[in-house]
Amino acid sequence: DALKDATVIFVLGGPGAGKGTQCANLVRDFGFVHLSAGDLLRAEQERPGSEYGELIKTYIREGKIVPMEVTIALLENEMLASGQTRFLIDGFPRKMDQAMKFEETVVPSKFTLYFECPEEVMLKRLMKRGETSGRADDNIESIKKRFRVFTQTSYPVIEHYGKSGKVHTVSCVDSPEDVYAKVKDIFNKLFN
Ligand code: UP5
Ligand code: MG
Repeated sequence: DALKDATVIFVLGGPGAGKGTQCANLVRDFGFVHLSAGDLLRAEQERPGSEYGELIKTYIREGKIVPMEVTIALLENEMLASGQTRFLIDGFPRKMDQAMKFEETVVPSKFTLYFECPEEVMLKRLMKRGETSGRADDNIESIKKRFRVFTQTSYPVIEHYGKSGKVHTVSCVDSPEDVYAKVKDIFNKLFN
């Protein structure tokens, strides 16, 4: 079992909080492999011959959570293919049963990095990004659905890990640099 000693950190937070932005910094400074579940699903959607293309497209536009079998298989494949042992899993797990299944069948997480951000801030960021991103879910209707799913279904995952003291919470409202200063502090204490 190649992944049994892997270090996995879940990077969670609402849509547009800044998960991807901060993960890029951590890759540069701490040598983690960054796996965005959303990016992997979008790539799978585009892959010629994928049997899940249509399903993924519909789920993402509606802000719904793709069945976990698909996402977990994509994540595990990438983890194995990387040949590495330190991973930032960005935007996953989004539902309690996904968290359980991943920790049972792939590897338990070390902790969760939670990016806290008010909806109005995230809305502004996503609408701005939507001007150029080409993402099918960066429009007001999809964004509202993503917010609802985050609050109702994904936030309970963070609460769950919080109960066992496994969450580091960082406010994401300041500039990317200021947010990263706080993130870096946490990682310096744990990984240096
Ligand atoms: N930005 C970032 N930080 C900033 C800051 N501090 N100040 C000012 N601006 C800041 O950032 C978003 C935008 O804000 C960017 O323009 C950035 O420059 C700016 P980003 O770093 O991209 O934020 P992130 O949290 O990564 O936002 P993202 O939109 O990727 O989050 P989502 O969680 O909504 O998207 P994800 O790709 O993870 O999932 C998309 C969909 O895929 C889901 O809705 C779901 O349908 C599906 N999905 C699943 O079904 N299962 C999964 O496991 C994962 C996804
Ligand atoms: Mg992202």
